[in-house]
Amino acid sequence: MQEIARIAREARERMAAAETLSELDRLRVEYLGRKGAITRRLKELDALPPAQRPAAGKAVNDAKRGVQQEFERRRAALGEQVLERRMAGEKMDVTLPGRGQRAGAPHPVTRTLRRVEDLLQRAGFDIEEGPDIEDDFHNFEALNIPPLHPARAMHDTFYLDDGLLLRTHTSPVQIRVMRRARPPIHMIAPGRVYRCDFDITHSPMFHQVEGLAVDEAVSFADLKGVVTGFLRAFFEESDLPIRFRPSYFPFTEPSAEVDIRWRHGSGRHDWLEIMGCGMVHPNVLKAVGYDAGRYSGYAFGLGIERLAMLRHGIDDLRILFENDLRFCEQFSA
Ligand code: 2NL
Repeated sequence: MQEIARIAREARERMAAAETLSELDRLRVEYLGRKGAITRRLKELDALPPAQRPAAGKAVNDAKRGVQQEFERRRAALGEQVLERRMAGEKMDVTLPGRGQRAGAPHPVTRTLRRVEDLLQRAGFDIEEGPDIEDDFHNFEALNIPPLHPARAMHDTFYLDDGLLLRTHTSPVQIRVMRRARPPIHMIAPGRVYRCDFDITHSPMFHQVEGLAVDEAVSFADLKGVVTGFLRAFFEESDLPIRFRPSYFPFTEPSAEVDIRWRHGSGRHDWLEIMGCGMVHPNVLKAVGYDAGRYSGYAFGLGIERLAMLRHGIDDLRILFENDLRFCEQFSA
């Protein structure tokens, strides 16, 4: 019994002095493990005469409990120390100044799109949206572009499975609106359009805004008034010279392209084509179920990238799509 007390004291002292968790665990195995010093004494109890067993058993069990308690105490203390040391190493100064945040800014295409939407909304046009993936009827048929029409080749269409396609203009949005609503209609359809064409002046995805007005007695004079007012407001030039030049689109008759007088950096003037427009073709009105004898309408379409480039003096379309931060950051503020 004296020996067991001595072993237990020695075990507790060595555990109390253990410097690391692994050292402590080695001591646990040495004393309390399957073949440990104290475990061995427990097994030896069977060999004692029955009369001595209760007292000896109590002594070994007390010794074992004492060593176990010291083990737990030391393990907790060392665990705390490890944590303390780690926290001291990971300490940071929360009072240091931060790196700061730079403000983001809308992309010039987005800014131009918002500006066009804002001006036309104030002129009484509602904003309407539709799917980027369209079918042949909404993108072509209803717009007076039958299957073998040469305009189809000009559109460089991306075709998908099941007769679907990526819309080549936002006109299908107008078709959808006209099919579910009756005149009067005053709407614009802003959004992404797609054409299989990529070079210095063409991107396979670009943005367009189309406008449409349909009512009784809508005239080309109305179209000229709205387009002229819009362009003068957009370019902030109240006497901006504007020219309507006869043209052709399958979905309008008559049709016109709109030119503005543009002063180049050199000071020289030029007529610059800026948008297309015309009176909605009777076949389009019929395709959406309107009485073409009672109703008339005008429509126009313009490209947003083109306007953004003119407004910001950008000479290469491609930088609008590269998202180079050195370019984009110039539009914050
Ligand atoms: C351009 C020319 C244009 C239209 C778009 C249109 C839509 C319907 C009916 C009739 Cl639903 N016309 N849209 C009309 C004339 C020109 O766009 O150069 N766009 C960039």
